Amino acid sequence: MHLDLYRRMLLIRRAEECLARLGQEGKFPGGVHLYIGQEAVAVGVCSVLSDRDWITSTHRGHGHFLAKGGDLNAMYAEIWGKADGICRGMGGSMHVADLSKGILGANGIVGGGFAIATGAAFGAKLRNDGRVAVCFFGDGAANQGTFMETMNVSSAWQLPTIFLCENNGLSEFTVSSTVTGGQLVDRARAFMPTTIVDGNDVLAVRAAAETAVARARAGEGPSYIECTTYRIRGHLEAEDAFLAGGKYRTAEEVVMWQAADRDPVTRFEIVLRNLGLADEDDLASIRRDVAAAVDAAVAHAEAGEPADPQLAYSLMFAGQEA
Ligand SMILES: Cc1ncc(C[n+]2csc(CCOP(=O)(O)OP(=O)(O)O)c2C)c(N)n1
Repeated sequence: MHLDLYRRMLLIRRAEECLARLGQEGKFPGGVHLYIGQEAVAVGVCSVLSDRDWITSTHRGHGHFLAKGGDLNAMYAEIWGKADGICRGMGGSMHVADLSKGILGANGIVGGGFAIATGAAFGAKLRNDGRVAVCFFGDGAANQGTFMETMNVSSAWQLPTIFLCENNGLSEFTVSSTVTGGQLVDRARAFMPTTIVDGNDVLAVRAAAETAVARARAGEGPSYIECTTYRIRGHLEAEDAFLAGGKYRTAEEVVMWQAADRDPVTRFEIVLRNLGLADEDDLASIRRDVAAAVDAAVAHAEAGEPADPQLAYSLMFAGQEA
């Protein structure tokens, strides 16, 4: 279990570092919002879910997709706009989805996942099928009205919804505390049990998710988990082009969150060594496997056939098929 958590976090980290690099080289179209620094959240939560459970994601969705078992080759092909992408090359980075894995999709609408996850949870309740729905969202999204509306209905109807706030303290180019009244957790406390955990500690996240999932599966209703974390990269790659020299955080702050005892990946390596669960050879072997998987995914994406733009017209509505 522990090594699998590590492998998944490292896969997200390396896959995104590669996107950062190749994006700068103009190897794929469009921008990407990277999840680097927040890997422990998606991996800790998804480690207690099955393919039958649902997740909704955000504009920063690659980590959720990979943590929930989404295929790296298919995700890269999607980002490269290729016909064999997970959404046939029609969605790109901000719409990676795979219903067979319970991934209801990344979403360019901030807060767009609240109602989708709550709807999925309502469906699970009506069918009594034991599934849960986890809604990943950022602290910025918590200022959308649907946050309150969906917590209300999830609480009133005791739905198996898990509200999973990734509090990285930033909303685009704004420090969230400058536009947010009170504490987010107090909003949720009115409706359901709440907990705040260190979102850079994968085992702590996993434990909190385990409790919430057990409660949801037992029909006891929704939970709110707030994971304190930090995004290392910009809001999106090449954000400097938008900022025109403006700054919303200091370089020191970023460096502080990259320290070995804070970064979720290096920190977990230390835990694995201290617990005697992995030595340097084990970690090196996982690093090699992950690097090979990323290289293979790049080769796969580059070799794929470009998607046919005409397809966009025939995939617009449910029931249409090209
Ligand atoms: C409805 C809507 N409003 C505004 C935006 C522009 N926007 C994109 S990301 C973002 C901030 C999101 O912050 P947060 O939810 O904390 O997520 P993070 O980027 O920190 O992961 C905003 C305002 C949008 N995409 N959708």
